[in-house]
Amino acid sequence: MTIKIYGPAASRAARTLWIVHELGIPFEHVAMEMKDLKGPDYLKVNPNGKVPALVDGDFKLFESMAINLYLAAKYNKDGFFPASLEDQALCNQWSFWGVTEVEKPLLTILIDMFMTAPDKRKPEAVAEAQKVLPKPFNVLNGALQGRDYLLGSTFTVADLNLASICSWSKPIKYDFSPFPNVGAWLDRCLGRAAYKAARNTK
Ligand SMILES: N[C@@H](CCC(=O)N[C@@H](CS)C(=O)NCC(=O)O)C(=O)O
Repeated sequence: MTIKIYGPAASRAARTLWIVHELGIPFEHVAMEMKDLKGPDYLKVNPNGKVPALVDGDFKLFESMAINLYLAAKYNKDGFFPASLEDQALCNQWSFWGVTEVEKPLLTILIDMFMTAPDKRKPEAVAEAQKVLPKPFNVLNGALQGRDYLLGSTFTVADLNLASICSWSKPIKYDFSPFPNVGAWLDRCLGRAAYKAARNTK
């Protein structure tokens, strides 16, 4: 049965669209209008009224990182979902770390720059977010020293999940020059054909 992915490409559903393209998983895309997310039909899919959500037969799942880790484990190919428990744990580590350490400050800046009327902008919140980001990016820069990807030489779900979060640094033109390993890794990840295909999903 074909899996269903709910959520517009210009939302966190982009993460899940990237993984299905990456692994060549057949899927049906239910793009959804943001205004319909709190309607009774969609609340049966995801009671949070948020996207993305996944339906795989009778199985429903929300939370973008959980969805991607599930799809990676189920449709793994070429070591994208690593074999050892330790490496799988590292994929969880980087996915949780991305949402807890990086996502919020990047989103604060993105929303302020592109989705907030000039008179409603909050320069103090943006300054605070800018102050927070060097700490995690320094950690990530160290983790990527001497390797192309988070777990070594293979692109895994850890890279996809974290790069999908870090991709928000592109529209805000975040300066990665103090963290060159992060800048190069992010370009490597976002240069993948599957990322580009996901972005072109209507
Ligand atoms: N932690 C959730 C966040 C989901 C989320 O907030 N999605 C946004 C779109 S990117 C949404 O559905 N917003 C609608 C709303 O909050 O009403 C995940 O990663 O899946």
